[in-house]
Amino acid sequence: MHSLASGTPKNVAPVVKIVVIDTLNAALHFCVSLELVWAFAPDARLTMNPIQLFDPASSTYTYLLFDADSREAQIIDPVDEQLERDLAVLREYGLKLVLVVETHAHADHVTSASLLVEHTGALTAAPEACGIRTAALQLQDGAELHFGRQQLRALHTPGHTAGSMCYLWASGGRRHVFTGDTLLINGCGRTDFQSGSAAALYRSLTQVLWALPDETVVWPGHDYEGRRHSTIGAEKRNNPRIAGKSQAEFQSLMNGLNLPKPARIDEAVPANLRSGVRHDADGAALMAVRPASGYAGNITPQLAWSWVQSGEAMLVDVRSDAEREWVGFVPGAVGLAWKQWPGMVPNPDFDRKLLDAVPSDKKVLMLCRSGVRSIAAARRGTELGLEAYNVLEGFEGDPDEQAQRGRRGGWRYHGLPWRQG
Ligand SMILES: N[C@@H](CCC(=O)N[C@@H](CS)C(=O)NCC(=O)O)C(=O)O
Ligand SMILES: [Fe+2]
Repeated sequence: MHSLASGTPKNVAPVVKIVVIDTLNAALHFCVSLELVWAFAPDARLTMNPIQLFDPASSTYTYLLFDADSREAQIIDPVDEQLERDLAVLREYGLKLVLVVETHAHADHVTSASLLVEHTGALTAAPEACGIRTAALQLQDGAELHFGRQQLRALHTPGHTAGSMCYLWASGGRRHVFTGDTLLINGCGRTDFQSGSAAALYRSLTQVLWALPDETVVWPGHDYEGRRHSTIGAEKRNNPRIAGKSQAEFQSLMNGLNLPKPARIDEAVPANLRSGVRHDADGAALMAVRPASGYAGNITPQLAWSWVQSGEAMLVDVRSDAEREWVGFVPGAVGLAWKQWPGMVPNPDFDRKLLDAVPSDKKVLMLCRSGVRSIAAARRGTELGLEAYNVLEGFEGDPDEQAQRGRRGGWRYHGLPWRQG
């Protein structure tokens, strides 16, 4: 569990405390619930800005900024694994997300930009020089990003990456700068990969960011020690990487850091260059055989149908005769029950009928109701010397929350051919 409050450093106290309960499903890494605790008057949420959110796995800060009148909002550097949390915050605050903005193509986590676009209809924006071709708005230095009567201004600050940008925002009588990985609290982004340059970063820090008024609030892209914000003045004076250093000293410090590369860089950078669109979004995974033990593999209903159409495989429907009759059947499939209704007793003729039905040069694809019986049937087919596969999801898929089948995957759900009666 982690808690985050938001507000400027001068706030008397965090007006609203957001407690995010991460009930991590180990396999899916989903943040499933969000609880908002009002420390003061509920109305306080209408003025709290920016909202600072944290992803503990990558120590990434995400910022949600909004215009209090129109409720239009922008989000900076959202993280894919926090999608549900971010959508819940948008709903809770009654915000309409209009823009998803990146400071750069991240190397340590995957952006949720494309997912947020799907859920909210927002546009994506990214620095042009980052090469994120999927972003709707390609930003150049000085670009203005509007939400309601508010605006962010893009500052090109190359160094951590060649395209990196910071975003300036004036709100509540203060200036704020969202620095991504260009400037961190008591630190700065590394410059040893992804078109990084210590010389460029020195110029961005000393000539672009240090030119901002000292009291400008610094909102970093990460913090690995729980610090939430700083100011330009404090960083100018105290940041050990750069304060009082010449360009040569800074470059030699940066070039000697020898940091291990981010654990997820190989996955994250290609995904982030496409706004976080999954690398298998072209459907490659749909048409790939997934490994299994005791039979040739697991396949999707879509791959099964394409193999049936090309003539390389025979589909064997191992549901009971009653299921095929009442629920529906696939034209051309061999009906051969693994177990028979009533009582679901094993079919004593299964082996013989299977060998009669399937030519030895064809693959055999086992289909049942939800993809469980068909595993046993695929194993048996393999023992009998056939190249046998299990069709995932079965004819009807798994039951949904109302115990209804047919709405959560399955042959019928995917629109593949079937008949009834
Ligand atoms: N241990 C982290 C490393 C994260 C990392 O290298 N972060 C980059 C930003 S993408 C950085 O510049 N860090 C600055 C620093 O560590 O000083 C991981 O594996 O993800
Ligand atoms: Fe980064």
